[in-house]
Amino acid sequence: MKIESLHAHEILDSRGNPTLSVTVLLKSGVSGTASVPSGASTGAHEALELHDGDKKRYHGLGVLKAVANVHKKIAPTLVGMNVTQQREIDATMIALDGTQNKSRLGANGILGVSLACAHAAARAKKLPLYAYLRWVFELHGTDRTNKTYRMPIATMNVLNGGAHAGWILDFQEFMIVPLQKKFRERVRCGAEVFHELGGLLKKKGFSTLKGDEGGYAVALTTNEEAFKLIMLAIKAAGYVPGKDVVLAMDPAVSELYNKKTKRYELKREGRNLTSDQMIAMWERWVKKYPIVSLEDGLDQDDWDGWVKLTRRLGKSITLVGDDLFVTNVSRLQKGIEMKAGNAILIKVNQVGSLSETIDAIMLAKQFGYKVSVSHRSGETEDTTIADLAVAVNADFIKMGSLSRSERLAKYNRLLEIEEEVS
Ligand code: 2PG
Ligand code: MG
Repeated sequence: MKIESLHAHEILDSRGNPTLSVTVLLKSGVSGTASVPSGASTGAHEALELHDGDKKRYHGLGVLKAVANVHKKIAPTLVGMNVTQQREIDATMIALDGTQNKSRLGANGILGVSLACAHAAARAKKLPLYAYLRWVFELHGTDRTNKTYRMPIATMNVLNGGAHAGWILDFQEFMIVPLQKKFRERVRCGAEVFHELGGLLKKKGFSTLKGDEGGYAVALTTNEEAFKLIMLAIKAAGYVPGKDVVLAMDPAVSELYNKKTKRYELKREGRNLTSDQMIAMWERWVKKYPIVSLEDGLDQDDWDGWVKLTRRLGKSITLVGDDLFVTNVSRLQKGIEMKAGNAILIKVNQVGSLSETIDAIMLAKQFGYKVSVSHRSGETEDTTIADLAVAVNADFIKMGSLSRSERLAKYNRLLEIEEEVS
């Protein structure tokens, strides 16, 4: 189980930007590899993704410094450690970095090592990763729901806007949420609705080009039109909206918020809204469409707005904090105390280690907050989040649309896991 060596190297993510792949080799010859995702609508309070800043390489986005940190700084401290001591491994890297946001060594390098250690250990123990994670973090019995495995509900981003689609729409993600019993039935329903939507867009003369998360990127005149079209597609595919398929959205409005004017700028619609007006708009949408989940409906630092929003809609729908909580226990603790939101989005690279990710999930569960495990808009073929979601019995998982291999890799991994656990 002893760590023999670490190897990191620069690879490209789904947007063609550099990120890291890390391999941990054990003395026994067993190894584990993981790669690191990267966001576009990044929260201001996320851990730091270290880029080289050398404009001559990849427009400054190279990760050779993070790679060197893995080899020269992290490896010497971890070699010889028992790879199943995941918490000690993460704590060692956090102490070595010594900053709040992992800005010295880079959260990308630290996370790559953290994830690769889990993969190597799972292999060495001959366990699937989800089972290993449950064992190593002692999740059995910490929560009654963790005694068996439960497949997460996928929220599928079929229409892309915002930073993921050249600002063709103000809002970032319009998602369908199939509710069939089996995960594989939900995937089938999602894919059928997705293709139906493509056909409908074509018929209406719209483009069917896709955005960063594999959903259609369509120049509609209003944001709301997206849900109108999705409702039509659900029906045309033979499903009943509100029963077989419900809706979710991530408008990611931290991206639209102007701190100076305190207005949310909906440029596509030519409207600037206050926090109260945004809340009123969400209430209207929730009445009109079968929306069950709203992520980042207000800015990442608009705590008072979040409290109001939660008072108004928290009983009827899931209010997910992404940029608000950034997978960070102190921000989540603040949210719990203030009663802001009722769910947390979990992104491993927002916090930068597996142990801290598990801590955020367990804190959320302890206080009845729902958990949605999420990909990033910049992804790789890595499927760790699929196993993570099953390990912790996450309520939801967000992996983008039913197209693009870096998204489907996660869906496909879950299809495999469902066969194993049922
Ligand atoms: C989000 C994510 C993933 P990004 O806002 O939830 O869908 O986007 O990775 O660009 O932050
Ligand atoms: Mg988000």
